[in-house]
Amino acid sequence: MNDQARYQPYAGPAAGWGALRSVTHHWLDSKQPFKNLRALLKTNQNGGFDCPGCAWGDSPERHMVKFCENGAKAVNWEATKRGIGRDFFARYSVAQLRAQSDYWLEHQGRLIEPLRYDAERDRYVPITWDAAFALIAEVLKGLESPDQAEFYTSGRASNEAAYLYQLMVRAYGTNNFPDCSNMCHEASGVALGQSVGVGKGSVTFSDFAEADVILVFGQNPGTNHPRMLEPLREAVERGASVVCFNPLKERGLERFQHPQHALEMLANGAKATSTAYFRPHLGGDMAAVRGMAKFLLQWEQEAPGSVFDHAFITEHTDGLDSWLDAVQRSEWAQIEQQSGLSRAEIEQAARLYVRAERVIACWAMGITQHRHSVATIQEITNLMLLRGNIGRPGAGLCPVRGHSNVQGDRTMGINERPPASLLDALQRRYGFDVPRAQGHNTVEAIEAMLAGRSQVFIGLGGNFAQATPDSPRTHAALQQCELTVQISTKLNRSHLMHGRQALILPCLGRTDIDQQAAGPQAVTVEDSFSMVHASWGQLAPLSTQMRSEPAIVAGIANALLGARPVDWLHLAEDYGRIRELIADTIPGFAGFNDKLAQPGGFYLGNSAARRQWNTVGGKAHFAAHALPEHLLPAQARNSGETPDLVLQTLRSHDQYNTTLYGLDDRYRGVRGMREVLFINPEDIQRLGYEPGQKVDIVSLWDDGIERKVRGFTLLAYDTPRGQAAAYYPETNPLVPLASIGEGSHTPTSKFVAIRLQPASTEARIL
Ligand SMILES: Nc1nc2c(c(=O)[nH]1)N[C@H]1C(S)=C(S)[C@@H](COP(=O)(O)OP(=O)(O)OC[C@H]3O[C@@H](n4cnc5c(=O)[nH]c(N)nc54)[C@H](O)[C@@H]3O)O[C@H]1N2
Ligand SMILES: Nc1nc2c(c(=O)[nH]1)N[C@H]1C(S)=C(S)[C@@H](COP(=O)(O)OP(=O)(O)OC[C@H]3O[C@@H](n4cnc5c(=O)[nH]c(N)nc54)[C@H](O)[C@@H]3O)O[C@H]1N2
Ligand SMILES: [Mo]
Repeated sequence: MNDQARYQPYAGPAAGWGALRSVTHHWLDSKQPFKNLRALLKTNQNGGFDCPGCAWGDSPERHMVKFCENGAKAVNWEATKRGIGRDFFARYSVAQLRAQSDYWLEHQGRLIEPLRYDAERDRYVPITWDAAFALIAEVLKGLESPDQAEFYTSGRASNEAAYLYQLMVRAYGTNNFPDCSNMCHEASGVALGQSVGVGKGSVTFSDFAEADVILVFGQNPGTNHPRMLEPLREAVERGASVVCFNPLKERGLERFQHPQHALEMLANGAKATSTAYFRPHLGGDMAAVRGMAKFLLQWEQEAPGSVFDHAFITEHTDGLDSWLDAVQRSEWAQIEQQSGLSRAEIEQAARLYVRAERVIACWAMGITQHRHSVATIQEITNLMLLRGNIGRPGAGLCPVRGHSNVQGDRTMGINERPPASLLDALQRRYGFDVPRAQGHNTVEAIEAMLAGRSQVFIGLGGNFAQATPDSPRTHAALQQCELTVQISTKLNRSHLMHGRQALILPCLGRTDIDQQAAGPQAVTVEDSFSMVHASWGQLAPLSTQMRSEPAIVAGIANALLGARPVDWLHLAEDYGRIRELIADTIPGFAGFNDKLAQPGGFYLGNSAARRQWNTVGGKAHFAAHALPEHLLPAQARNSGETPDLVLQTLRSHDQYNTTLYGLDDRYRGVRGMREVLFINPEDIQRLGYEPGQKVDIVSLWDDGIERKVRGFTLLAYDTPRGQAAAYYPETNPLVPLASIGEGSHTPTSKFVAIRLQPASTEARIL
């Protein structure tokens, strides 16, 4: 905590003047404000670059300014004039760098030349690109089996980079593709795949303008998808209902001031973004939706034909009866206790839902990072199916994705459990025996490295050491490797928790001009609405020693496999050649290069939106799950202690995942500190503490390992009793590696049973 640390509730609306002030600060900090302003005006425009922030789609309207405060932060963070190379790494040993904060590490600037770890000097030293590629190839070829290597992907990788990467890895011989999606929307993919036959959202941007009700579950768009606030506010303005489910009262879901409406800014007005706000307990959404379904069933029984869409149900679905059975069997006492909502509140939510002709359901990490996430998303889907709210205008499912191309990476085949259709297509096109066995997801990769079963880790972007759960174990897992390779834009802890041998390979980002033999190249990305479009870098790179991600992957592949099954280096000269291969093998991409010429890109389509159900039974499926008997997992119940609180780990306003832009969280009133625990004032009293007091936090699990973080300041906050919150990644050491979602394997970052202990050092800030 620094001297500036302060905690005071924030009175302003989301966006507005506060956002403008913050953007200006980050502009100046980039050290090249004017260049970046020019670049920013190209964000999400035709001929410009795709915002490296979130995966929210763009309004098809032309000539609009299409970036938000946090997009501007992401751009300025990437497009900084500061660069670090051999001089920087000669100055600091890895041990010294480890002592620095995550914020400090990334703030040093862009990585500008390839580096190799020199164990004798405990320093990173320069290496040529060719030597780096040769080292990787040598170590990979020396493994007993290709399954001893892990190939991680973070969701910023372009379609072109991701496609080449998966082709290289499969040609090498494994499906070990842990990726950020495993920690993110995996449950959405699994749940929707089973229920409606496609693991993606069924709505597009224009549906938001037609919806009568927009349900927003477990999401904080004011910080994480600011461009989503606009359609929410427009919906409220035209009389539609935006119905939020969130234990925290998130500012962006309450009020929004449009930074691009001069009059509203000058008058300092703000518009409401929601019409109803329900505050369930952590993990309580499945029970809440079950309760809504119980009311719908009751009203349908009272007036048959008035509630359910029988025509849709008969033609398009199966499984209704067994689900309704489960609904009937669920007791109100359990529903109220688990959801944390009263029966009256649930009735109100059900009435809002049932009155609407067209409903969109949105959700993000508050739903996906729980043990029962798959069942919860299927329950939401069931609710939508009951009234035919899928596959017609203004209605549908909308898992709001995180990283700007996380959805595209999956489409390109970054998938540790690849569908046979993908593998068949690859085998047909390239003529090699594609590996068929399932690979490792993120948690399995950590377990394999920890057990010594995996020896090599390669990261195409991201910050594996900090993004993953159970940090000390993940760090040990990486450090046990023979070789770790990070393809990155900025220095982070994953470079410091390295294997016996280690490489840092500096790459171009979205904003950088990508010059190859055939001229400047565009890459492509897919947003949450399955829109694919091109992204053109705008700024000259800081150094000639950085390479593009496709060029780096091609370099590794060429050293590892030679020109087999494709001429990698030739492909990297002109990304149009990679797109031709994508067109040949990935459904929906025929004529890829031609389609890209369309302004705004092209729509990949979605089978569920067309009411085609690629499920086992050929119909949309009502999945029938009993409500969980306990939300608290058995391992926490068996730990021998009762939890004081349940903890969710979430993002502040000044961060992008493990990248910290600053230490403030404006909408929650926090300045200059991150090691804080948001807790209900009554819980502070019940547990015998005082606001502002520092505590250590311990998580409960029955494996005998102590998981603890120290010195967190208690902030009295408007959160339901028993439900606390703290920032990720500082609290990742508390999330047990084995605490994962059923069917998704996603770490349960939004549900950790904890106990508090007085901190060894007493310090007060309030
Ligand atoms: N600026 C910025 N933008 C980002 C990111 C970023 O870090 N910074 N990250 C990107 C990525 S990768 C992702 S995945 C998305 C994340 O976007 P979000 O999902 O909005 O991210 P979180 O901060 O994890 O917020 C989770 C929200 O869910 C609520 N919540 C937690 N548990 C529950 C629950 O059990 N039930 C309900 N109903 N609500 C709950 C929390 O109170 C919080 O409001 O954002 C993307 N965009
Ligand atoms: N406790 C807890 N843990 C979580 C979450 C949570 O809510 N709580 N959320 C989870 C979620 S939703 C996600 S998506 C993951 C995120 O996990 P990751 O995607 O692995 O993490 P990021 O922090 O996004 O990665 C940041 C790093 O990416 C590199 N980078 C940035 N841009 C580029 C680029 O264009 N190319 C390349 N090659 N590298 C680049 C930079 O070096 C930067 O340091 O974390 C997960 N972990
Ligand atoms: Mo994410």
